[in-house]
Amino acid sequence: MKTRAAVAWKAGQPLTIETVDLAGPKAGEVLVEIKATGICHTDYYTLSGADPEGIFPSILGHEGAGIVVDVGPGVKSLRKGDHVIPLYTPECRECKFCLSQKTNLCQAIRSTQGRGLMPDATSRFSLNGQDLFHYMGTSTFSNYIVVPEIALAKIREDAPFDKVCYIGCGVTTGIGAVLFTAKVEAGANVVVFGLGGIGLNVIQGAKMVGAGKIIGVDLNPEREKMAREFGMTHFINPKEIENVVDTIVQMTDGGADYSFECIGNTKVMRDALECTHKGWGRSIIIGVAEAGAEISTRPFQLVTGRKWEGSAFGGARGRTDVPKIVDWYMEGKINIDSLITHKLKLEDINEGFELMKRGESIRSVVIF
Ligand code: NAD
Ligand code: DAO
Ligand code: ZN
Ligand code: ZN
Repeated sequence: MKTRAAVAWKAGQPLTIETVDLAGPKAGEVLVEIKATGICHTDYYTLSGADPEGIFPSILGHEGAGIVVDVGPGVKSLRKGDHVIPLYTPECRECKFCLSQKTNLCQAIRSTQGRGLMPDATSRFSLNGQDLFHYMGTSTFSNYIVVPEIALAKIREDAPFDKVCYIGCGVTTGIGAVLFTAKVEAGANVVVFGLGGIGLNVIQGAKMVGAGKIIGVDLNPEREKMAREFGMTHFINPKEIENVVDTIVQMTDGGADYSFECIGNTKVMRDALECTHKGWGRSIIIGVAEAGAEISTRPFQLVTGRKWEGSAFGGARGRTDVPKIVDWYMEGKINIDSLITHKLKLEDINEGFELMKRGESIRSVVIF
């Protein structure tokens, strides 16, 4: 079949809208009509050329929601008409990683997904006979996609696609890092570095669990207002103070219980660790730094009880946890609407990247 899609031909170049050929689902695969997709910082990171796994030409996008149109042989858990969110972190429930119950990083299709291919090591997308690569196993900048069954979360049918698509990455990454990775307890002091599409969801998660002080740190003063609406109790602009770490240590009687780095800046990652409390502070890295970047601190920071950790997709097991997060949204327990600052047509997708670069959007959502 044919599908409209935004194609990334080369790093650093705008996407172009094309009518692309899409081969149907093979065994264990599902054809999905994408109704809406968010534009995440990680799409920009890959398009910019900074992502070592970035492959071109490809169809980017990993924050979508849509409807099952067709299923390939052997698909048991989904059928035509089901509403779904594609998962860049699948959940096969059979691999060593899934069975460990210690991680959400299912490895069932990791190697082919990382090479921009479906599990049989081929692409379903092509244009004029040239294969186009998949991206993060999802490619939600295409109106129709083919995805393995294990990479789809079935969600309730009354959930609006143009809102819950954001659960496909940003919402789950932020809220999940608090609930599933850190398991922040009520009363704990939390610091969030970077108040964008991820950091605001960390704040929202911290408020949900009844955190004590929720301190936000951002260079952009425009971020303060919305962060306060989401539960931030204190704001720090690093441009306005001499030492971010000392300031936080003073504000929290010795250091934060938890910190979250939601930028991808290795210098900030160090501050995020060092502002946590001696003996028990935990710092969670969410931001993705540029290729080849390294982090550093004095080992004594760890000897004296601080822990450096990371979180991918908020530690969420997609098929299990994403439907629950959709329920939280539908029950009014989490706010997504205020974070979706712009809605765009596919033709205007490059404007979504410009809004992000200028710091004017939290989330732009493309409606098909
Ligand atoms: P964003 O651009 O919306 O937000 C980043 C924020 O950080 C902005 O408000 C910006 O003003 C602020 N900032 C930049 N430099 C700063 C500095 N030195 N000090 C303080 N604030 C600073 O980005 P986002 O969509 O929220 O994504 C954040 C990061 O999370 C990115 O690196 C993205 O790739 C990553 N990410 C990780 C996962 C995961 O599973 N681990 C998932 C999605 C995104
Ligand atoms: O190695 O098993 C693996 C997969 C790692 C995927 C990590 C995804 C989170 C970081 C990228 C940001 C996604 C938007
Ligand atoms: Zn993302
Ligand atoms: Zn698995």
